[in-house]
Amino acid sequence: MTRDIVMAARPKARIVLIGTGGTIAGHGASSINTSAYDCSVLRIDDILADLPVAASIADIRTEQLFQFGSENFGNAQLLQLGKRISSLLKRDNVDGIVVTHGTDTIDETAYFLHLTLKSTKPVVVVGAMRPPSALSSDGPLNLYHAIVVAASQVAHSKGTLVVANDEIHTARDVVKTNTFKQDAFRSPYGPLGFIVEGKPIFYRLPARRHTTESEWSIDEIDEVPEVGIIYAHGGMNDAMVRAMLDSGVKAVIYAATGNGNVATSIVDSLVDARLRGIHVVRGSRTGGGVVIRNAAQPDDRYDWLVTDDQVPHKARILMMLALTGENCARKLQNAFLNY
Ligand code: DAS
Repeated sequence: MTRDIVMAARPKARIVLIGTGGTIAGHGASSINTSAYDCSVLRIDDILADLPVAASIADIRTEQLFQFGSENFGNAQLLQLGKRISSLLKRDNVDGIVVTHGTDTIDETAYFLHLTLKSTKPVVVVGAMRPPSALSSDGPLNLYHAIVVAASQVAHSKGTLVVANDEIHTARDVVKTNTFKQDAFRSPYGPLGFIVEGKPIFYRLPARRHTTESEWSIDEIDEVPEVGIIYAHGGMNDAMVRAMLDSGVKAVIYAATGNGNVATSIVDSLVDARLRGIHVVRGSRTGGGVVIRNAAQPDDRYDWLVTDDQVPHKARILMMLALTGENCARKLQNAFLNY
C-alpha cells in the first residue's frame, strides 16, 4: 500500500480556527496597498469562506476571540487565548488548533503558548505580511499551510509552530525581522521544515523543553508579573532604567549592546535594581548570538541573569513565566538555559 493511500484513508482532522485580527484580517483601499491598509477588519468566518480548498483537508470550526492588531496583545489577552486553547485541546473532537494573529507580536504569543500548553496536539499560529486584498497576498496560502500542518500527524509533539512563507518555525526561535517583506520570519538555526505541495516536511526538532515537558501550565496561571525591557544605545544615561524600576516591574530585560555590554553610566542603576529585589537580565539588542554569564559583566557578584540566546522581547515572555514560580536567581537562570 502506498503512503498516499494510507493518508487518504484517514478521517479528516477536526481543527478549531481562532481569529484574533492582524493583517491576515486586513483590507486595503486598492490591490497595490501591500503595506498601508486597515488591519483587523475581516471576520474569521469570512477569511475561511475565501479559502474553500481548506475544507478538503479538515473539518474546521471557527471562533473569533479578538479583533485587533497584535501590538495590542497584553498579558491578559495571552492568558485568555492560552486558556481557551487549552480547554479546546482537552476535547476528543479537536485534533489541532490554528490561530490567525497579527505578525508584529506573533513570535511572543506563539512562545507563550509553546511554554504553557499541556498537549501534544498541533497548535499553529499564522499571520500575513500583506492583506488578502493586496496583489500576491501571502494570507490565503499561509492559512492553508497552517491548516495543513495543524491537521498533520507529523506535527504532533513539536510544540507551538509558526507557519509563514512555506516555512514551519518553532515558536522558541522564530522572530519577525522585517517591516513589510513576505520573508519576514527567521529562526537563527533555520526553520524546522517546509510545506511543499500541501505536505509538511520536518527536518529538525526543537531541542529545548516545551508544552508537555514545560514546568508551566496555562491552567494554573491566572496572572503574570510585569517585566520591562530597556533598549541600550550609545550615550545612554540611567534615567530610563530608574523610571522603569519605579514602575513596579519585577524584572528588567536589559537589551544591551553587543554581547551584553553595560555602559559604566548604567551599571549602578542595575545594581540598585537587584538590591531593590528586581531581577536584571542581560540580553543583546543584536538579535543573534549568546550572552555569556560573567563575561562582559560579573553576574555572580551582582546576582544578575543572562538571556542565553533569546531575543529581548521573547526573554520577557520567559521571565514572566519563570517568575510565577520560585523567586530564586539560580532557578530563573536555569529557565534561560533549559527553554
Ligand atoms: N497589523 C500588524 C499586527 O497586527 C501587522 C501584521 O499583522 O502583519 O501585528
